[in-house]
Amino acid sequence: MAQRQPLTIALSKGRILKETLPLLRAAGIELLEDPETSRRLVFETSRADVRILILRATDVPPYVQYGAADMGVAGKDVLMEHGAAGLCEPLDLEIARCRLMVAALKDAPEVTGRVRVATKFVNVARSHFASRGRQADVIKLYGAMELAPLVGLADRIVDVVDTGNTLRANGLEPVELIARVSSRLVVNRASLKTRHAEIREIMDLMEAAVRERREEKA
Ligand code: PRT
Ligand code: MG
Repeated sequence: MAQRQPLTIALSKGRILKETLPLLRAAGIELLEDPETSRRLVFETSRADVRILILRATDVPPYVQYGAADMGVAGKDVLMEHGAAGLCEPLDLEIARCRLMVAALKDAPEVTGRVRVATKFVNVARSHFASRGRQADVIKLYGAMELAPLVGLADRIVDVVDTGNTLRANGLEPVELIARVSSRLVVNRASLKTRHAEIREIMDLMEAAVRERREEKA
């Protein structure tokens, strides 16, 4: 039989990566090079049949959706923004926890009429305000959302919050919770059928590692 393509797993660089590597290690998958120091985008692993792509967090869902990666790890925030087409989300990895929140200047007055919202999560923001029956003009930004209310660009921001220190340091406060966020294992729907056994094996080992981690913490 012809050699199959290696199973391809897409990981988010940045804060999710650090917490994902131990879970993969538990599944017997170790990168042969340190992603922190390497400039590579594709990494071979301790398993000849598994390779890893390291991507911008927001690029993981499209790689998995279109099957360029069979599996991936992405934050629920990024998955909510991208939508679920072509993906299934079989496992909560319980890492990189945070909250998607609406925030405003401290003690900001209620907005009557249309509210201006700055965010990189434009789809999440639109559907959140729509579900509350609020008219919102959503402005897409690519970073430093906290600045927008300070300089009058927006009344509200929608962003990911962990400790809340970044909001506080900029005179902002959270005003509404949109969703609790953690990172999820995502799998391409077609791959789940065509490479079921391989994917199932990795998923089961990662699930056991998540459970072990949870029990250690309890
Ligand atoms: O580089 P890029 O613009 O794509 O994203 P990034 O550098 O903001 O984040 P990255 O790539 O390191 O990780 C993004 C993913 O990590 C998100 O999709 C979330 O699922 C998850 N995550 C968990 C977080 C945080 N916690 C978090 N605190 N992503 C971002 N933050 C930001 C937050 O927005 C704030 O600006 O970190 C800052 C510090 O948070 P506080 O509340 O602790 O001050
Ligand atoms: Mg980053």
